[in-house]
Amino acid sequence: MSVKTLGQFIIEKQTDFPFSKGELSRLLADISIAAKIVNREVSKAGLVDILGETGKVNIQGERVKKLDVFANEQFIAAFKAGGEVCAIASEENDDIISINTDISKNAKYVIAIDPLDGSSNIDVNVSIGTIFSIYRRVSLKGAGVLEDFMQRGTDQVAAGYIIYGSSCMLVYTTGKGVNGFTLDPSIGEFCLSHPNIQTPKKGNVYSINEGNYLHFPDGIKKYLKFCQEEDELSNRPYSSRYIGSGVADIHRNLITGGIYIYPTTTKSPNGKLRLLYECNPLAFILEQAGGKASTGGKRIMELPITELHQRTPLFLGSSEMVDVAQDFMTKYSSDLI
Ligand code: P6P
Repeated sequence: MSVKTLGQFIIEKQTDFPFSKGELSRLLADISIAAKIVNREVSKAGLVDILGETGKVNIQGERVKKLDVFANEQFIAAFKAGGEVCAIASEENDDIISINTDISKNAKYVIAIDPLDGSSNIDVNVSIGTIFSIYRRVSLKGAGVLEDFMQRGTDQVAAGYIIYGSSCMLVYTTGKGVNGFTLDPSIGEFCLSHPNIQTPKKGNVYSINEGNYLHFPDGIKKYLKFCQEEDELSNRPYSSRYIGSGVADIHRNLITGGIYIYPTTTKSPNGKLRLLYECNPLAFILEQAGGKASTGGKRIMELPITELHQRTPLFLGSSEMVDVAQDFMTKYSSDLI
């Protein structure tokens, strides 16, 4: 089978955007360069002094790992060098990073990124990931501003993730389907390996941190019992699979079918995951693959966003499974968001 690299694919698909002069294509290429560098460090993390913590705590109140900082720096450097964005929002930065350089003065896009999601798994060799979301700027010129990021998920131009696992994969959409590329280290290129990904309408995997059971809404508690019931016709009980790295859990469920849920809990009344650089891009991917993404009540991509690090509950995956889980929330939980 002939190999099609990410670069060749992007150029081929550029005709999907008749008015594009290649800026988005170059931005996607910038992402792939940073991803290869991060993958190189992740794949040898145990051998170099890049494990462990920096001793700092980020705006999320999470301890910052050295590889978090490295990944954040690599993506920011790639975007600044590429000149295709006028601002960056990152999980690792309290505020946006506005860019106003000679090469970025005509930049049309802004990018939101979770540079290394699941970083608590870094030191124990479990798959981790990067998540990105791209918007057209709404400000007119110069450095990007906060308002450029206060856009609904439906306004995303492109979104995707990189998973640093048994292989390194880049999965993205520009609104015309979802395609997956696997890094071939022997040639240093992402090669098309999963064309036009469609997620099954239902699966038999549910992904949720059941350690929070006592803090879940009643609708979730009832749904979990539904998943665990014996019912041959509907292939239950389902299997519980939860890695603790959202990108890894969600990528598996995208391919095999399944549902990932991070609901509100009494400890996280707005949910844990962030709307801008986790839930919206993942929702774009799943919807483009025929899946669904909701808060348990509302469509994720239609949520208004007012804060950079705004959180939301997330029900994500096979459409029929999200519908059933949502029905349990409607029937048993009054505190729907
Ligand atoms: P918990 C990682 O921090 C993350 O944002 C997701 O990738 C992951 O699914 C979830 O949080 C894990 O959270 O509370 O179950 O450890």
